[in-house]
Amino acid sequence: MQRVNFDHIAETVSNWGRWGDVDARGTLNHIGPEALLRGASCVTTGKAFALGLPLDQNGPQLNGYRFNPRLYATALGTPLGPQTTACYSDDVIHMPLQSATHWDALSHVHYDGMMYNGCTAATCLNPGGASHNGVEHLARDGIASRGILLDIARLKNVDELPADYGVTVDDLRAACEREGVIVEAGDVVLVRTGHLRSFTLCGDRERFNGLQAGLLPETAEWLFDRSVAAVAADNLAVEFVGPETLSGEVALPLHMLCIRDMGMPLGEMFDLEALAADCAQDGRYAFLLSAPPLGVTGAFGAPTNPMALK
Ligand code: UVW
Repeated sequence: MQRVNFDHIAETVSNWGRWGDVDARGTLNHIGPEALLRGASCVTTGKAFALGLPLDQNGPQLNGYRFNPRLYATALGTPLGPQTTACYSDDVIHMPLQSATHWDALSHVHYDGMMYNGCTAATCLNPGGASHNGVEHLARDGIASRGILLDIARLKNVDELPADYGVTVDDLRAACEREGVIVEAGDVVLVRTGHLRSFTLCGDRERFNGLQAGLLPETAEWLFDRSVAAVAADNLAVEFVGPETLSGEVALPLHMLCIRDMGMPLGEMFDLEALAADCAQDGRYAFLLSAPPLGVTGAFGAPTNPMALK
């Protein structure tokens, strides 16, 4: 994306200083008791949907610098004492925190040397983690609010949007209208592109990790105007990944606008298939969403197993 176009949006959506100089929760500050109660009021049928991918070696990664999780037993049927038949097992996991369903923390990306809320990247980013904007700030009060599924694949009558499709503001508006939902302050928006099917149904990791449909940078303004608390999707990066997404003057522009300027966490690789099928069946696209990341101090992101409750 060209810098001149980007800067205009960045200025419009900036939340720096809005919740104080040391704030590290960003747009999650939009979630108050009202938003949570609005979510809770959507729970009427007792249906629960887990939106997290399994954490194992068969995950979506191509096993480069991000690899699939590996589990090792550190105790295996170890007796608890010399005279007892009672035993225990323990384990350890080795995984990149971004390898499966996860939230990006507000320290995950930056540009011009600055992170969200004016933190200087050079001093805040350390090999042992971030001294500011770490994921623990997203974990501490959790991420629980009303969730709204905007099923763009269904809107377009396809199982999966074509790889070259950028989701527009008009698409978001049209999905709201079609689904009969009004996005309100503090809601968490889940966008379905259908792209995760390339991995979960087709097992095609190359395609899943390749160019793909997602939100265009302009949608940052739509999210900002509605005081959305966070946005997640069923693709790799929430945003549209085209041939120029990394080679333009601003790489990953939606990441930069949401995370660095707005202070909005991005949720990636959310498995929305079963939830979407249910929403299509009962016509209710709003639910209680509880999706806290693991509270790893200083981490740039962390896994989550989000639950949508209807
Ligand atoms: C990068 O690839 C930098 O980020 P993400 O995994 O959040 O898309």
